[in-house]
Amino acid sequence: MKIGIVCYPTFGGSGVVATELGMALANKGYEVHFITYNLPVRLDFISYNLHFHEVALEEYPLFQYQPYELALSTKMVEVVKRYELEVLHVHYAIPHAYAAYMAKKMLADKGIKVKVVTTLHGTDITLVGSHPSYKTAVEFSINQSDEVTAVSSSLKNDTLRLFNIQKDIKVVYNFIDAKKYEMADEEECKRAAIANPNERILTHISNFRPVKRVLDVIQIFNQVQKEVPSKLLMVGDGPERSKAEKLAEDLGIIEKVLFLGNSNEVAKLLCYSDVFLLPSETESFGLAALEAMAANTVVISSNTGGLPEVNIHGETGFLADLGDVKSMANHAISILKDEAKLLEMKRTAKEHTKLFSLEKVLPEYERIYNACF
Ligand code: GMT
Repeated sequence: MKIGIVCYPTFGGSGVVATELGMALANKGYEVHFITYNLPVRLDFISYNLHFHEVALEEYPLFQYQPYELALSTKMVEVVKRYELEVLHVHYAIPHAYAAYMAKKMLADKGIKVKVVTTLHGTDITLVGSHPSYKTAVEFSINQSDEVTAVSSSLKNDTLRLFNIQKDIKVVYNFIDAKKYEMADEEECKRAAIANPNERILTHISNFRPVKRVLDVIQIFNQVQKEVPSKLLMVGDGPERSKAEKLAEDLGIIEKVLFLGNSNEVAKLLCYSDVFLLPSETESFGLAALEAMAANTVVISSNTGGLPEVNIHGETGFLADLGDVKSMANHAISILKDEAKLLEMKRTAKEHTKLFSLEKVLPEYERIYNACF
């Protein structure tokens, strides 16, 4: 089968899932074509059956906003025609599902058929998609897709609550390729460069948008470091970064907090982490938490959205109410002080990720592609 994958090529979870899926499909023999405005950050090989097509935007002074959907749907038409693609799998509804609908219509006009699979990822529904500026177009393009998937039951329920959806939404969980989280030896996992042997390591990875509540991360760590010698790694970048740096400075803990910026080698940072903090306001799934668990890390998160489907309270980590910094800090302190419990919970967290393995999820997407015909 020949499949086009459309996604955001950035560090966000939807782009990561789309890229890992495309690479896995190509490894299995499918012909895969990425159609995006940049090379996806996690794309680590291109081969005879894995191609990248850049959506180029023509700048014109008349436009205050460049019409990306037009360029994207035009590129989709071109690639479907030239490579005879059978399926366009679009990740993140805005504007990809809408552009795919337009491409499908333009192709039908020329007697060419293509199926559209839309995967909903979270903020395309909960934060942005349901905004009155976009809602009508998002609802329409979801209903026009041949198959629709959501990355958690929570996101499926949110979609049905916020939109009038006539399509069946199938839940296909996000996944990880476990091999990428196996650290061969200490040489690869450079813990000593980050912390002293007596210190615990806490990590947060995100796009530092307000929804991630990075200031809560700093507040939680501030409580923890008073009780347990520790360091905090802040991985990623975004609008709240400078506020988080300022808060760490004001609290007098900046030398214990390392702001590392964006990284596409998260496995090498997670391999020495003890606790992963994700106190998000909402999270359809929390791919970063799953990646942390795959790297033997205990997750302490809020109990919002799809997080309870990924992080099991008292087993793989702990859940607390949104904004309950005190509970999250107390959970972190108690687990970090108890070596035996910490090791057991790390093991359980890793074991739990088998439910979200590439081997389990890939056939689910294959069934969905086949169901289109
Ligand atoms: O977390 C973000 O803001 C980025 C966003 C994205 O689309 O890249 O993440 C969403 O999709 C991820 C992959 O499915 C999920 O793991 C994240 O939970 C989800 N983010 C939110 O719902 C806030």
